[in-house]
Amino acid sequence: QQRRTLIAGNWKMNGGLAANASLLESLQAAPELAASGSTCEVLVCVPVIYLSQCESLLSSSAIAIGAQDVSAHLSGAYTGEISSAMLADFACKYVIVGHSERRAYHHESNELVAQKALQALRSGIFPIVCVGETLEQREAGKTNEVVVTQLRAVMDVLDDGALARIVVAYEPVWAIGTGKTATPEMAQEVHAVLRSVLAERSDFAANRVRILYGGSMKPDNAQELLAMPDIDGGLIGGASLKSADFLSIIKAA
Ligand code: 3PY
Repeated sequence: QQRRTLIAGNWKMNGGLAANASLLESLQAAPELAASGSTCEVLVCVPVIYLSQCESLLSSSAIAIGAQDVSAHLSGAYTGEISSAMLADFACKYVIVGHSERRAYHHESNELVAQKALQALRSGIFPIVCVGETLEQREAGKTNEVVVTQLRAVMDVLDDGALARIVVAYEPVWAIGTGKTATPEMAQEVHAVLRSVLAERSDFAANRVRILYGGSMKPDNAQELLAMPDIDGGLIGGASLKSADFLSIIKAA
């Protein structure tokens, strides 16, 4: 398997100038980070207002920078929005699109998420496309249908070359911020379904696209999740805000 593990922190709406500086300083000084270079890629997705700060603090670092959302539009009269070209001005390499918190609180549809992914790619930024079912949907036996529909909406707007450049994150909504985690077997099952859907388009994309697990990944469950054949990394919420926790997940990768 040639996919390089991606360990991505999603800071959400947390941090501040002082807190960011101290977190990034302790991450960069850690031997775990230096040791991870050959096996995994480390990323922090930060509130957009701190991209510039993070760019300067991480300029010679092994840690990549990402954002948590992007506009679906190129430019123009969209008050409050941030375009993918603006993100690219700040060394932003990845952007999360369609996180369940945005789907829920900002009513983002599958089609909008797909347009955001497309727009990111146009600026050379890799979208991390989040998919995941609610507890109600899981209990109704609809998990696969929900996540496949979410993924297909993105696949529909991308050509084969673009598709191979996305990252997918499976984040069961019931596991986000609740402390509940999918078992490695439950997660693997969904990851395998997602990969088979990518394979309908091309084996190249299926082999290449990294599928991250997200939803309360933490030091004590990271290793067993990351050991699954179709789990290629993690999108980490709360545990990415504490350097010791984030580093031990990096070490597990
Ligand atoms: C979580 O782990 O809570 C996340 O939502 C990561 O994106």
